[in-house]
Amino acid sequence: KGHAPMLLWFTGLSGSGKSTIASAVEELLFSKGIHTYVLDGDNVRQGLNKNLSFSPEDRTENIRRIAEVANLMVDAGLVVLAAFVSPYAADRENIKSIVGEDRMVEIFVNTPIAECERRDVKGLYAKARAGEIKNFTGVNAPYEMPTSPDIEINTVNTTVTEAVKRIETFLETKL
Ligand code: GGZ
Repeated sequence: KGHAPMLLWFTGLSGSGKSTIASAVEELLFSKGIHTYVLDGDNVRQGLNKNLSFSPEDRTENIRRIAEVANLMVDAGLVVLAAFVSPYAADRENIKSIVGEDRMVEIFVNTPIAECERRDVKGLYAKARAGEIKNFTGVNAPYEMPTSPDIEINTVNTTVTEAVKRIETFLETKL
């Protein structure tokens, strides 16, 4: 129980808390002896996808490659946690067709842009507002909100611990 290989896909704005929550869930799974791997912009856009920009076409290709890699990892028996902005609904649908809907959980980290911008951990929103980054999601590029995610977390009124608990509970009922 709780060991079924699967993909946990986190979508949300830059600075919404996707990677933070994914890492915390990974820690929990690790403590249960479950083998995991976290894919995020930090390890994928530096390597596999370093030839891709943030244009709509390149984001689509970014997500497609990540889904294919995640699919292989799930085949290998891992619980994969992927944290990407993944702003386009069609791209997120494509992940389901690549990995299989039954092996994927879609988690919408729904932190309002005002809060992401207030945190601005990496100073990217300020740069985007200043016109130094074009195609910045939420500022001058779209984010299409998921309409029926498996789990939705608003980090303004939810702690990381609570978010992990919600995901844990969901996984227990699913498996
Ligand atoms: C959005 C950007 C952009 C633009 C650089 N738009 O907070 P971060 O820094 O660490 O997360 C963001 C990350 C987004 O990469 P993804 O591969 O997740 O995007 S997508 O799924 O849309 O392909 C942000 C940084 O890269 N970043 N430029 N223009 N985020």
